[in-house]
Amino acid sequence: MTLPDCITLEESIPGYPIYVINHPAATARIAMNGAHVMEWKPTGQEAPVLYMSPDAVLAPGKAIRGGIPICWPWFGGHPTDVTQPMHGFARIRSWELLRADTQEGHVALLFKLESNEETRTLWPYDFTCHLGISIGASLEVSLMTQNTGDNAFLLGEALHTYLTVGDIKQVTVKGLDETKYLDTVGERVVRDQVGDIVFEGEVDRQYASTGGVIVEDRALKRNLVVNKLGSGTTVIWNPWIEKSKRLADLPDEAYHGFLCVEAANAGDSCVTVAPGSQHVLLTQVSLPSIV
Ligand code: TA6
Repeated sequence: MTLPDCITLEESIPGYPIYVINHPAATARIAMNGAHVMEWKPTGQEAPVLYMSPDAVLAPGKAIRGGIPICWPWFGGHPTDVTQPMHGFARIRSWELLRADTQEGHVALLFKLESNEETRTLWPYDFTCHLGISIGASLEVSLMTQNTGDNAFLLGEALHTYLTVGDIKQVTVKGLDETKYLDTVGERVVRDQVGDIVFEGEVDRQYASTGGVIVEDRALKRNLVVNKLGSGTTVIWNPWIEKSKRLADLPDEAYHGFLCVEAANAGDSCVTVAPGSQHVLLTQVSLPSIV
């Protein structure tokens, strides 16, 4: 397939192709492994918008710490089998690039992953997934799941977006006030969000929300707007000190510089996809011009 001039295929890591995008509106990198948007930096921004750990492991079959991991077809641990990979298998399988186009102001790419004998041993259903990515002054990622088999399946999923911030202690997440959330730090308990979200320790919360949020970053003097579609759960995560130390692919002090805002379907918002039906999960990250 011929690539537009603004996209090159980098294979500096043998067997690990990465698409490098240099477009007037933004730069980005996308790994074939997991159709993983690793980096995105709109033109004019000093700091990248997506966070990538400097210790991320770039190897086939390995999850990447940063960017936008695709958690699919389950979120978190496998519902019944602890030997299965965390957050499903889509993020650790090689996807196929079907198309890449430059359009006014952005680049559009379409990746595909479909069921086969291997995936059926992990998850006994037939599917075709398409991931649409639009990269420009904003970023849209759309995960389309088609049930191509004869049996309905229950789908858990997330676009697990890592966002760069200047200092997590100077970040406020707006838009989830008075929303119920499952707090998974320590004992799992349902709580009500009171006011904006601030970060004074580990935060790992699944909010029952279909709407977007605003990440106010006072250190970098920018707001990130995260909108979504087809998602009943918004996951907010920062590992803080102790969990950062336990993650081998994350520097101990890295928690200061990122948070995750994830468009998800987990728990009660998991989606039943009937045979022949499809489901779309979309996330959009943008930066309003004036803060
Ligand atoms: O973001 C929510 C979460 O489930 C956290 O509990 C944490 O485990 C994070 O995902 C990262 O998971 P990973 O498997 O990528 O290390």
